[in-house]
Amino acid sequence: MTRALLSVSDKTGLAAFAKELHDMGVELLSTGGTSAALRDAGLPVIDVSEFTGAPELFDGRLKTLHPKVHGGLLHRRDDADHVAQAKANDIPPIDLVVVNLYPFEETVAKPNVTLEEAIEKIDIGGPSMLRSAAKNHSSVTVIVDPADYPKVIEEMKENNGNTTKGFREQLAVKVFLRTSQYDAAITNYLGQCRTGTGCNFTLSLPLEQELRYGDNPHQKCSLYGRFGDFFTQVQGKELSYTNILDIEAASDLILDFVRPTVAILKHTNPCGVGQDDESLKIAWQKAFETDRQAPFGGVIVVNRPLTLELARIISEIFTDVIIAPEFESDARALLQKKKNLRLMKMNEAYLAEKQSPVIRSCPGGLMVMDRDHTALGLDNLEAKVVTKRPPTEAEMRAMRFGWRIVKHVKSNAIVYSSSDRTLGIGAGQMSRVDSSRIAIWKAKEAGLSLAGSIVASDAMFPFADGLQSAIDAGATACIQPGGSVRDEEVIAAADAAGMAMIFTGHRHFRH
Ligand code: 93A
Repeated sequence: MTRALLSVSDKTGLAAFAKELHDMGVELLSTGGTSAALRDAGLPVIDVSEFTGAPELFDGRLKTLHPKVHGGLLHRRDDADHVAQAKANDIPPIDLVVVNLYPFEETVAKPNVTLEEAIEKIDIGGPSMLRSAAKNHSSVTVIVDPADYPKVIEEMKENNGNTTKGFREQLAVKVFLRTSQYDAAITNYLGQCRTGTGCNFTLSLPLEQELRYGDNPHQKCSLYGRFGDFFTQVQGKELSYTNILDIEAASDLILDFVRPTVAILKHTNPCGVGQDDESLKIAWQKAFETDRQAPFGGVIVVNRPLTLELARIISEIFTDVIIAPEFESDARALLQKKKNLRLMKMNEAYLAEKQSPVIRSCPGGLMVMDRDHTALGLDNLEAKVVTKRPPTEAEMRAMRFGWRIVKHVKSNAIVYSSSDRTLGIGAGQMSRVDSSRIAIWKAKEAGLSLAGSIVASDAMFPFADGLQSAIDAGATACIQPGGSVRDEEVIAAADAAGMAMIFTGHRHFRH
């Protein structure tokens, strides 16, 4: 290593590091402020302007953007042609670049920063040198983080004044990460804060479409990514934010079922789910009978091509979105008359997409979580019975069905069901016993009996009261994760009522 170029805004650790380089015989090139700092530390420095023969211009906007700098960084050392061209043009190699950027992020974080101040802090020469050096990392060492100074010195001492290729590669990756973050900060500031366009954070996803609006008409909302690969809008009004949330919730629910199934959802919660092997119409009836009121303006999802017969019934109630793997042509022709009704075709590709992570915003950033894509704990149920009485065959089937549904209900979630239809659903309450009571009340409203039903709970019953309300309502079997400190009390309540209960060992919270 013969020559280093140092140009840093953050001068932490600079002098000590440069001294080590100097002691190892490395020539130091540097820009204005950095040169001054090095000279103050008593180190010999060559100014880049002297090296290039071009003065720093335009208040420092032009310091290092010169062929002699970038040529010194970019030419291939093992390419005779490159080396000859470098010589012919008086471009000596630069082997090490030490750059950290104008503090753009810190500047725009200050209150009352002006646009002019922010723009002056957009570094051009720094990222350019970083990228040139990182591109040519097979020969050039590049440091963007002062925390790496000691590592580089150590590496050089261990390698006879040089660095190894693997080490340079790691540093280069760090550079591209840093420059992409830097660009994202600029995009965010100029986009969101200044012009009100773009999103709060830069995603490496293309803008797909502007949505009708967000939660409310006064909230602008844009869709990014590849939603269109997974769902094709066949007809209807422009999609809104809540439509997309509902489409996701509905589709994820239906994909947990293999038999012909119809589900009706509202605000991402199922209002009813029904199954029938013979007829989608009957499956629909079972779903609809759970709750005849809530589906108004809701979302309907089916896992078979939508038939004319079902389309006829659905078209009698006001529905916002229908999702199906296919729409039979006569069903489409009928539904076309409902101009606003959105028909969404779920493409097969969504089966794979269902595995992708869930991303949620949080103050200052976002959270990326594994998707809860399979109903867990349904294997070997016979071994998971915790009560004296084992479930009957019919109860087993009903519990498998209910467990798959409760997973898609917002916590705290309680579902009463038989083996092919929901009977009462309690969603999103702050206490589990309230969710149970609501589900019971809903069943009553719908004129459905819970005698002989099963109850599914997305998480453990912390007290016996929630289970007792289910027993009192007529449920004869219960499927829940278990795991409460009061499990014994809960099991005793079940045993006292002759109820059969299964602990799946897995919970399915949904927040
Ligand atoms: O305005 S710049 O984008 N133009 C340049 O040519 C240039 N070269 C280096 N800013 C430039 N730099 C940046 O100057 C470096 O990234 C570093 O942050 C800063 C160091 O300047 P000084 O040595 O004058 O303190």
